Amino acid sequence: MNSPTVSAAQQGSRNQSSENQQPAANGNSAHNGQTTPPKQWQRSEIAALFALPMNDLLFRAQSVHREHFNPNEVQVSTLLSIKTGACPEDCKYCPQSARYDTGLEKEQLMEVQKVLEQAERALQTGATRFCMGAAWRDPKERDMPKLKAMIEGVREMGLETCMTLGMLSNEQAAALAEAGLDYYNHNLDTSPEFYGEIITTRTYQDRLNTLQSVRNAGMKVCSGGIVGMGEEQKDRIGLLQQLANMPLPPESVPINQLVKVSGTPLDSLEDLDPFEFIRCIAIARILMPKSHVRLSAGRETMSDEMQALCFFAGANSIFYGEKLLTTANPVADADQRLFARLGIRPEAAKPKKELFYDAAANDSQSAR
Ligand code: SAM
Ligand code: DTB
Ligand code: SF4
Repeated sequence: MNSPTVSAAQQGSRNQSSENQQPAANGNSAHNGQTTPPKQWQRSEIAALFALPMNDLLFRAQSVHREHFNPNEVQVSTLLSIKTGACPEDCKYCPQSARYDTGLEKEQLMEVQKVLEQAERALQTGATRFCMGAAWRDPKERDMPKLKAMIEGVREMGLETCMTLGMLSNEQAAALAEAGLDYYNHNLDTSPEFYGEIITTRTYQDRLNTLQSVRNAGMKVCSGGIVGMGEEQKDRIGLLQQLANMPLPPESVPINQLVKVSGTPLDSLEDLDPFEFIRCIAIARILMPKSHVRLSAGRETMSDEMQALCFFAGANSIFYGEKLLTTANPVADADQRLFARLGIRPEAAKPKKELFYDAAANDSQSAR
């Protein structure tokens, strides 16, 4: 169903855009017509970053971070599961796959009004982006009117909108963009080599194609992965390389630590060394200097000290609110206390501009 076919190798000729639209330090810009190709990272270079002494790596990541962002600001998004469980896919990490008995209560696509009530709550607690997730392989035509109404309603409140609904065709991506969807989340999850160990019902190329459809429609891309799924460091390197070497790296890069949910095939894996997780954040920051790197799933089991180190390593976005999609997240109070202790402020919402949508401009630029 995904029409464009873009291989990882083909994606390599355009410049990186910035979520906050700053010009690149080297003068590269996706807007100025100059075509200096962005750096293409070799795996050996990324491996060398992983091999750095921790202090050197953190110093470098924090230095890069300061060139592009206020180091004391963190963007906050709230997640809502708008359709829960009974998913036909077999992602081994996921509590929502119909193939694993995780005791999850299934829910059909929520009513628009209910979603808007939750968005209002998120707004009141300080979120600036509202991310709606559905346990689908892909959205169906019959779902589109409701999805569009959700996007329009949430955007009307002044929140940025994000959805994660599975695979998208060019046409579906264009329809969501037209309704005002700012971001689409679709994770690569891991390296191309390890991917088949985790998911068999859709391919890596399917994921790249969906990301290309999102770009074609002019939306911003949110794409990252999960670490701690039993992969090796070379797979974490492979994941980060794929993300960083995209023609336009994702504006938002969620780095999830596996949430081990009882009943899933990965529920009893050993924990990843926390320092290895922090290294992934730092290296994502260095490879994608202008992207927001999100300290994503897994914060519930992280100490405040570990989260502080992740922020120092360059993470500047979190999911905020007591629930991710189906699993627990730190309560808002705890995050507010942590922010206060660290002197971190939530990043202000981007001023709401008129929706500009031009499907023909496959340069992926939308002015919002
Ligand atoms: N069904 C859609 C899809 O897979 O594209 C959207 C929802 S899916 C739950 C979104 C992402 O959540 C997955 O791609 C995965 O990266 C992340 N995720 C799911 N379960 C997770 C877990 N147990 N731990 C960490 N991340 C998880
Ligand atoms: C992402 O990278 N992480 C979020 C969001 N994108 C959709 C999802 C995390 C899900 C964790 C398991 C759950 O709560 O069901
Ligand atoms: Fe379904 Fe998404 Fe979970 Fe995979 S990650 S099983 S596609 S909800």
